[in-house]
Amino acid sequence: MIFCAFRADAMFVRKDCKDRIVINSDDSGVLVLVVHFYLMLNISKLRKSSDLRIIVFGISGSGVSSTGNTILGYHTFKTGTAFSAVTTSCTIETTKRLDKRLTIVDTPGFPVGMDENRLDETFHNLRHAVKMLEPGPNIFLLVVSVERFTEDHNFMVRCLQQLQDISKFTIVAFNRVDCLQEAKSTTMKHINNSETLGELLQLSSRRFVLFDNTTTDEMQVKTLFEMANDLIRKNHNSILTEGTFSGNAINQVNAVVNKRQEEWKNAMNVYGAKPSLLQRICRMCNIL
Ligand SMILES: Nc1nc2c(ncn2[C@@H]2O[C@H](COP(=O)(O)OP(=O)(O)OP(=O)(O)O)[C@@H](O)[C@H]2O)c(=O)[nH]1
Ligand SMILES: [Mg+2]
Repeated sequence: MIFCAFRADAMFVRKDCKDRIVINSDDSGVLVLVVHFYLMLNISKLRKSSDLRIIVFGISGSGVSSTGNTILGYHTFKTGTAFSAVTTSCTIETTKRLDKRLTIVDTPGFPVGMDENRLDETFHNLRHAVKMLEPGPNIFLLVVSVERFTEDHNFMVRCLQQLQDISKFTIVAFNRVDCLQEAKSTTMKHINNSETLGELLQLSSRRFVLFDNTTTDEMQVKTLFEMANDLIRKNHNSILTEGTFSGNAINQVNAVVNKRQEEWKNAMNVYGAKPSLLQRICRMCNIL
């Protein structure tokens, strides 16, 4: 670029009446400035592309905010157990971590139970998270407890499968490994061989890490960063856009929601007439 600019016999970038760029030879100082700004812009672009910009997401209550805190190395996102979700809006935090400029957006999680009406809100939050992480997130970290994989998880995976490109950016963080008795290597083997986790792992192209949010051990964060670096390189620094969580994607997610409601309705038709075990116990005990 510098070579070309000097060869072009000059200096100042302006447009002539034919709208071509004309360079005059008498403003060498300005050219130096132009080249300088050009390089600065590109260095800053390069630096931004190697930054880690992560959306943390998962089933509400599964440890989304705690995982964000562990990655940051300090507690900033609100965590805890409550009857309702602790995180109710997106929160952003930036820091320098293990020689990386790291920015994380903590999100309200995927709604549990039959609360499909809240899905609109969930996708609104995800679009907001993308905007907050300007120029855009390069990692979508899906937090899943290693202890259990429920119908809610299945439903979440089915919804996320509808989002174009999401699997290009997804890494699964299995947390609560401290709650297991087995060694990490055994857990990894179980995960890799699990049929139940098949679709989830397909969503992340089998990329996953193990997390224990009760420890400050940096090794798990290093492992995640290495995986993230490889992924960012593989994706040629591309980013998730708001489009992933809007437009046609929403229609497809709604189709999944409708299908699920249909399945539940059918199940009710089959079993609804018969009293549930709980109803029978209540009747026997004269509670109702
Ligand atoms: N033992 C153990 N507990 C964890 C781990 N990760 C999270 N927790 C606990 O799980 C509970 C919920 O964690 P949060 O991080 O608040 O979960 P969340 O998904 O952000 O929840 P909401 O914001 O309410 O949707 C907290 O009490 C955490 O301390 C883990 O790896 N091990
Ligand atoms: Mg939270």
